[in-house]
Amino acid sequence: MAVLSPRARRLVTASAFLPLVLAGCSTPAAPGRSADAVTVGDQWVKAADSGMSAGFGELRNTGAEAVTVVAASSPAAGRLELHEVVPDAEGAMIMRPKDGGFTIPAGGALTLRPGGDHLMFMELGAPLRTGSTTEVVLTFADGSSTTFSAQVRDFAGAQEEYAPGHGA
Ligand SMILES: [Cu+2]
Repeated sequence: MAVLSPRARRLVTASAFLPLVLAGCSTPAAPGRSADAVTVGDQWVKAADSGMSAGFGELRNTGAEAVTVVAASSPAAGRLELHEVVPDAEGAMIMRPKDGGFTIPAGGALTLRPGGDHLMFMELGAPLRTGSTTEVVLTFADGSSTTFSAQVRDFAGAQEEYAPGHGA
């Protein structure tokens, strides 16, 4: 057959690209890829004596692909969770772990703020004193991570009730 139908030509083209796609999938992601694309600004943590607190800031994605924060940690807290704030069945605002983590669109930003998505500090090992700083590590879906330091500030809000167990 000298002339391929348009459909056959598309199939030939698709199979010609297939090996490249497979090679791309089997190559490990470059280390630090998501972490290199993300910048953190205006970061702060609410002062607290014990128990729980929350961290906020703006996560900006300078890359061409969406990135997702899947975990976080801090030496100040036994556990750090990625929380969202949503209305419960009665309309009261509650916070809970966010399914799938924090996704930051390509070229976009995600603002962590009181009453919205935030980093939940749990099991504080020591009081978070106003004016001090604490380190936070964000881990991305590709395994890369970024560390930033956040100032501790007085803040009276962010008192949403915690509804644990969501998404478990
Ligand atoms: Cu929370």
